[in-house]
Amino acid sequence: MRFNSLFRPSIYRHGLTSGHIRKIHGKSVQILYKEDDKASSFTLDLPAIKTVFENPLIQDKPICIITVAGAMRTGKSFLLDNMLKHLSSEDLSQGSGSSNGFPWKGGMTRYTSGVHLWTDPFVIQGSIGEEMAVFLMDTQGTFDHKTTVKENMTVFALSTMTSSVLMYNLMHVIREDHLQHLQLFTEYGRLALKNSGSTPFQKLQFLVRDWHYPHDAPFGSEGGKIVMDRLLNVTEDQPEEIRKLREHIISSFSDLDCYLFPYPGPKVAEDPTFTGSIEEMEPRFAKYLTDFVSTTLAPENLEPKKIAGKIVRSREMVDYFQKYLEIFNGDEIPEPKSIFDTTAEVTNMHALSEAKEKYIENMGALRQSVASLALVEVDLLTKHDQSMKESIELFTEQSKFGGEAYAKHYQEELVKEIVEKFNYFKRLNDSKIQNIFYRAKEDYLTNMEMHCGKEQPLHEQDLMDNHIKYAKDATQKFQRVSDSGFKQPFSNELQERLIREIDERFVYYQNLNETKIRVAVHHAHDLSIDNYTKQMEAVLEGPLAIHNIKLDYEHKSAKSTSMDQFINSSNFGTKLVTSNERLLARDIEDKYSYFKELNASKQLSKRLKATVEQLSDNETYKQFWSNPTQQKVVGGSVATLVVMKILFGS
Ligand SMILES: Nc1nc2c(ncn2[C@@H]2O[C@H](COP(=O)(O)OP(=O)(O)OP(=O)(O)O)[C@@H](O)[C@H]2O)c(=O)[nH]1
Ligand SMILES: [Mg+2]
Repeated sequence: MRFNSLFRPSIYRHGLTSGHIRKIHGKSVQILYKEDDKASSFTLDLPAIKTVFENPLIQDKPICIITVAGAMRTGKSFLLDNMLKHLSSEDLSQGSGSSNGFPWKGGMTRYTSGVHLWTDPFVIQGSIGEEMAVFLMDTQGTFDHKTTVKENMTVFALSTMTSSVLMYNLMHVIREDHLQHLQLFTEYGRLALKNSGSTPFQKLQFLVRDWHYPHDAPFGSEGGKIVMDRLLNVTEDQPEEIRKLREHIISSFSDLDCYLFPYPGPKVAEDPTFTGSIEEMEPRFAKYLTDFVSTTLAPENLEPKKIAGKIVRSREMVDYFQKYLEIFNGDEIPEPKSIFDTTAEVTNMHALSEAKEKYIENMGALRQSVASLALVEVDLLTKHDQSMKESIELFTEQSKFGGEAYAKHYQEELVKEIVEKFNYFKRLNDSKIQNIFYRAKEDYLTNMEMHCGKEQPLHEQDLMDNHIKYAKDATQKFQRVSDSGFKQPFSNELQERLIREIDERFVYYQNLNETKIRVAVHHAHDLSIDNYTKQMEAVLEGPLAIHNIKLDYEHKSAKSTSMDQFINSSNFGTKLVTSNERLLARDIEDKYSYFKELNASKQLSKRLKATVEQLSDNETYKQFWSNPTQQKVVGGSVATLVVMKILFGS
């Protein structure tokens, strides 16, 4: 509802009539409005502000405007209504609803639009030793999904520039994006003020409604101070963006304060029949509301509006409103949209890079040198998922400025950059895993080579034992042991490959060993035959035959030692040895047949010699037959024996 010219403002003399219960005079007039919903800018109701600020009773008095701005649907008008009641000394227990004071309403739809001013000022004996006219101003909530950036910025900046106390009303907590909005609005205001050369603004009062963390910071101004100190604390190690934002806010206002309100109870927060009566509020909320209103509005806490260091008188405000709005509606200062876009881009980019940093930090050791430990493949994936989730959470927390479209765009970019980073981490990890794989395989080969690289074959079982031992060592080397002792291969696929390649290599070692065994067995066989032959030759040395029983006894003994020698020197655990054992036994028996025949031939040669001696007087023959070497030659060759038989007959 807009002001009409029949309106006649009066004044309250606050403090001069304390204790009296009076009716509220005046009404709320909309001084800034839009001609229609489609209008691109606000219009100032000049006659209305003239009537209010040029009220003859106060027009020359210093002016103090108390404004509540901030998020929509957060009880701004309700609070102003309560201030109004307090200032007019009306009994707060009497609900006014929207009929008497500042209009406010429950529900989810935006209620206040543009800027509203209470027509009748409150005259107080100000701290400057002069009477001061105090006005209450209500504003349209910011970011209600219907309002353009320009409108939001105009309302907020105009409020900041014209108020002595700007209350920044927020729900639950003060978030980073709230500060970013504040920075943007004040920056817009600063731009408009550039020509007038006037900064900073005056008091900024953060109001946090429905504060849920009284254990961290108690309700009221005490907790508010804690929250604000924590929030605006500037340190050297803060990222530049964060630090600058805080420095900007601190330097924009000459005084900063904060107040934490408890939840007002379901009646206030949710019930459409709530009329504003104090009885229906949670007593705790009522207590803090009363405390806040009376402290804030105590004359000693109110300051006149100063612009460019000069106290502003009520009637001068008309010009300021007019001038400021002209600037906002003109093209002297950059389009709020472009300031908004730039700020949104910067804050989103900042949120993106911080979120990405967080991801990299979470991925921990991996971002360091190649020498750092590899991660098990599945652990890497889990770590990536978790880090990405946390990174996106951080981004979402910090990227409130600029709305959905910006956040969506930059979040997609963040995910893309994280995936790129992850691929790099994965490649790095994969190469570390491959190194471990090759080292594990190399260790197996080196160890097996140590045993299998010799000329001497290994016993089949020893070969198998070594293989099992070193294959186990190698697979263990390819496992990561968690703190709880749980073992996991770095990569299932590479572990399978490791086992397969080790097995293939083992088959090679087996074949090599078998070949060596074969050679060794044949060698042992030959040695044993030699051994047997030597023993038997020793037994049959000399021209004389031995008794067959003795020969058999000697054979058995020589066979036994030769067989033992064979078995001892070819203990390789293969079937080959058993079959060669049988072969050796057969060869020995063959040899024995020969020795038996030799022995028999010696018996024959004894007879032959006698015959020769009888038949021939030839000395040469005698010598020949009496020479042991010749006897051996004759006796040692079965062929000679046959020749002898033919020559001499048996
Ligand atoms: N949860 C909660 N609700 C409140 C509080 N104070 C007032 N309300 C309720 O919030 C609703 C909106 O109140 P208004 O004062 O119209 O809110 P506003 O911020 O002026 O809303 P807009 O003008 O639409 O931006 C009403 O139902 C109030 O009863 C508070 O501290 N916490
Ligand atoms: Mg409102």
